[in-house]
Amino acid sequence: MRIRTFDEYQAAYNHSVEDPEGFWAEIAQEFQWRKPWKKVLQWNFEKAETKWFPGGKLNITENALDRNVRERPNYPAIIWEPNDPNEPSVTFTYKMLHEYVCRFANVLKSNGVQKGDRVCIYMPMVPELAVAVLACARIGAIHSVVFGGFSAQSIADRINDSACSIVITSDGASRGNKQIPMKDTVDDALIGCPTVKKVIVLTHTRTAVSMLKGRDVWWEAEMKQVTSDCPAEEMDAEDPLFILYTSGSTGKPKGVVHTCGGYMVFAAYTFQNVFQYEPGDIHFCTADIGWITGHSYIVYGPLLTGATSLMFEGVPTYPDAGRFWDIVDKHKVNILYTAPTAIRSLMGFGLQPLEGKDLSSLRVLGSVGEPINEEAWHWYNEHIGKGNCPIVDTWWQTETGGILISPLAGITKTKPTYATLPLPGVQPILVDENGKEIEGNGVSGNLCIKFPWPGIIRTTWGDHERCRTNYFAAYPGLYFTGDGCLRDEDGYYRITGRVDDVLNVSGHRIGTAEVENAINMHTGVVESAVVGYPHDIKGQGIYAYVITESDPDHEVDLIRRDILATVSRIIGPIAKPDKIQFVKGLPKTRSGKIMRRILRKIAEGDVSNLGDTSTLLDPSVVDDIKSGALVEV
Ligand code: 6R9
Repeated sequence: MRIRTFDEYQAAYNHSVEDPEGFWAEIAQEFQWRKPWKKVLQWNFEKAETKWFPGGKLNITENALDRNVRERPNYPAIIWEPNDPNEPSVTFTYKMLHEYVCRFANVLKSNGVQKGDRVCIYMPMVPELAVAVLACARIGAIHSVVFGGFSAQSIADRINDSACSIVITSDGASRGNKQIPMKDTVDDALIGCPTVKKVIVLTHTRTAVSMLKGRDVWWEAEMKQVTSDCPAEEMDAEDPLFILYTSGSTGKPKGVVHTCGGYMVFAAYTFQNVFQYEPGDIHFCTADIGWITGHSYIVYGPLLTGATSLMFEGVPTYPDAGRFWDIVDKHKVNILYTAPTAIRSLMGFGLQPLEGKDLSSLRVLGSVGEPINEEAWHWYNEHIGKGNCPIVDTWWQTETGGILISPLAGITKTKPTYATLPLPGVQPILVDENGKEIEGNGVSGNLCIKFPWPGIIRTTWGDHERCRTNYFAAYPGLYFTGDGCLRDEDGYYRITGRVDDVLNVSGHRIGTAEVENAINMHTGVVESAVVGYPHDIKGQGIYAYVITESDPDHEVDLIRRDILATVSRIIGPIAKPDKIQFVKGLPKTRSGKIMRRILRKIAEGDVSNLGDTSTLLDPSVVDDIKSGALVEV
């Protein structure tokens, strides 16, 4: 599956278009299957149905663990770097990780978890998080990891949506100089979760926690009760492997479902080719396992490759803004994969944090999560890569399972701010508003994909129709990404950002509707409208226009603070608006639709050219909003 030159890239690309099934079957054969598949691919985009390798039987952990235990038992699988640099880092070889996963898989079994059950995981970035994920996969339970920054309410919503029977958590998390309670938050969530019968609690920060008799058990005590012998469950390629919730333009987050066979093939294929992993390399992905990037490029992609994955518990600015560079130096990191937000925030500290840090081990730099601006690209290239490391700007989504458009490190010629070319096996197409293909180069449009790849979303948990309408209905016969895109004269792709009501704040996806619903829960709020605006560090900031029952003139700051607290409680701190403007009315059309285009322009500070406002019910609200706009001049 490994492509090593640009000629090979082009040959592989052509092969993948001419004979997609043959192309993917060859790659899939490199894995360990218990029984061969009956068909390579069955698909129908009109119905949002895709099956890869149906009838094939496997267990992803036999490929990620057992195979490596046979081939390289003492090779490091996971290196864990703790939040506190004075504490020792920990290395798990493939043999140790295999044993740990099997033992914990037996703990899950002894607590009643069976194949097909949903397991919620809410944990800090400790090795046990990866162990919990893999233990679920070992016994065929479906993991649903919830990012540690989400609120009790968000955890409860996710648990209830997929009826999880068990939660795995820890007493607390260490992030920078803060200790964050986790079990406490889970306890709050579980008040509203009747399906949860058990909670397994890892001891990590030694924060005091309440342990409910009959429901809550300690990780460490349970581990002593079981053996480390746990044969892997036989799974069909199309059995669900995990659910990961992500925001869309409407309603609550949806549970994106990925399956065992296709996801395995795609995570490993993309990891190997994009990063050009070589045995001995240390791969450091700075994402949290609570996001898709962590699933695919901290856990599954690297382990399926027999690679060494470095997992970091803390934050880039603790104990100081040189922490990433300390880690690169200390562990001789070869591949660094991070987000533009982190680069921009570290750029703000200047070059001093880089002094005395040896970054010469670095070979490949990756970027993910949001468009990377020119300035950040050059800083990353010059000051971190010293002009010697290819930058792979990887475009993909929770729904795509793995990278779709990206340079292959050292093989594809890069261009600042461009994700460049599709991986072999990926067929992008640009369409206009009416779904008509925009052909040729030097054009832009909405980005769609016209043929399935093995990592494509299979369904949204419990609501297949939602999957169909969200991704396959806008342009019949195509998968619609929600992103706008430019294809330049060289045929290179540059993703320009979402064209729907999804915000991307510091690389985190947040739906405007979700934030509005949370704001509207605050007492005295009548209505609100949320839009994104350009933010120097976060990429996008959240701007909220809020109508309150009474005139907030005297207590603006207090109400603002309370609204922020409400949003934190309902969703989590990542969804807190950066700006809240109190308004008397919102610009609505006669049919009652909010004209967000106008609100976006005002939030961007571009009030001179608001376009046609004649269809508004009451055009005067626009002047009112303009006069109170919270924009720096
Ligand atoms: C992997 C991940 C997906 C959305 C996606 C797009 C944006 C991701 C990008 C990028 C420009 C890149 N996005 N990578 N935009 N260049 N290299 O981030 O998944 O959290 O689901 O977000 O992020 O807008 O549609 P997810």
